[in-house]
Amino acid sequence: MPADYPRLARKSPITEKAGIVHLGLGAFFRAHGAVYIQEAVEKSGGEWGIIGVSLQSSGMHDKLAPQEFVYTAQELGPDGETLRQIEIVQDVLVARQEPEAVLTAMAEENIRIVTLTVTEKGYCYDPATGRLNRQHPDIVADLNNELPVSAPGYLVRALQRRKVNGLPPFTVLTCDNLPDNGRIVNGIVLELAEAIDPDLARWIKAEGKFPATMVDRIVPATKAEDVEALATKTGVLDAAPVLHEPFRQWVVEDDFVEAYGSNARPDLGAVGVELVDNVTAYEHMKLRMLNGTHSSLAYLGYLAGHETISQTVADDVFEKFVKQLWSREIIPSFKAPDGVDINAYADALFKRYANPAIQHRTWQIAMDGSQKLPQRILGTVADDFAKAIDVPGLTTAIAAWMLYVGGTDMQGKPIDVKDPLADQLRAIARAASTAAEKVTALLQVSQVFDPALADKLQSPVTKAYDKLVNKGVRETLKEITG
Ligand code: CS2
Repeated sequence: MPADYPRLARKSPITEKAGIVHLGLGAFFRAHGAVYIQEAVEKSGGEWGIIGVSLQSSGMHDKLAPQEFVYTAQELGPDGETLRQIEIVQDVLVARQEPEAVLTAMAEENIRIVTLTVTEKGYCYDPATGRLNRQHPDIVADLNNELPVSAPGYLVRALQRRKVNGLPPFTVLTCDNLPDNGRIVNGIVLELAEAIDPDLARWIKAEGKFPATMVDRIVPATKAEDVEALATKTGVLDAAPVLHEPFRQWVVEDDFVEAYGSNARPDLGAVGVELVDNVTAYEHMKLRMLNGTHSSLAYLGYLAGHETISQTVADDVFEKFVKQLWSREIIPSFKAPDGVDINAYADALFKRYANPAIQHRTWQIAMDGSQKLPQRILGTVADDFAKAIDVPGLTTAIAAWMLYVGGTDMQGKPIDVKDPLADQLRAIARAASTAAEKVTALLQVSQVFDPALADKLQSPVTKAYDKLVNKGVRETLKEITG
């Protein structure tokens, strides 16, 4: 880290008191929700400071504490950048080190919202069914101990404290890319609460609120070189800047805990957050159009030797491929939200992917595919099958995921697969000797594939897998796009 620069420091307190605890303080929330919330407070006031929580590691705390928890949001457009200091985060707690402090913060009277970006796997659920995974080691631990380790555990135990103290619950505002995210998290929390204390579950059911949200902004992981380049530019060291694209969108169901009246949330509507009755149509659009193609490009792009999404879509075969995915396979699968021009949305997405200032690694997006595939790709495929729409592109993306999780690329080079099921998936892929056996075995992973859909995928995915192996990625995509 560059040493000779003075450290970034707080300019002015935006708000004295915290109103939000955020679980999972990664780059995405710091570049998205936190920026919106800061703007809402700047515009309309309110005690909405944020206490960030890292569930596992102390890395974020250690970077932010010496700079009073402020950081730079570096917006990277195709034609230049802007820098902005974000001051809404007031503290960062590390749950593994101080679980009691986290619960105390979440049970504090002024905390009216708990936001979350803990990634798909952080919910300890089964992506194929949307239900709590009772066998997950963190859930097993949380069923037996009062100090939790999982995100659902923290929500349940903190709500329990509020109930005991006679306080209303906080609104649980999930900002992760799960389908129907509010409903899923509500179900997970109720299931865990029911197992711990049925009275608590009844109270959460009656008083709790879990609005669904659609969140969108492309935020690649910050690299050491980014930290250095920023310090050289500004003459000040920020150990944890976030880099993001100009585009942003946040659609939120306006359904917050009633007991707080007009104090239930920051004035999000004043800063461009779309407050709606039901977010489902937006969620479908975003998860299928953006994340579905992101994951497809990530596996296929990685296997074709492309390091980032912008490099991948600069390859003309991939440009054609992704445009065809949108027009023939994804757009016909769902109903766009009223008033949205879905073709214009696809055009805008392509421009966002092509932004050369954003270095979003295919390897980063390829992470945790077992948790991402169902809502990003498999739902689309199931809906297309029901409408007799051909899905050569998406089945090729599924085959590419299968190749990828095998842990070796087509040139025989090892792949660093990051996935909670990585060991299981690699073992399955390696035990099979033919493409058909491999595909069959992987389709049986029930956390990912619904059995009825798996049957229908068997033949097209095997064909796609064979083609990828025998002809390579670019030739396979050329055939699909004609
Ligand atoms: C990406 C997302 O890493 C991934 O899996 O697809 O983080 C994506 O960049 C965001 O959802 C964009 O809003």
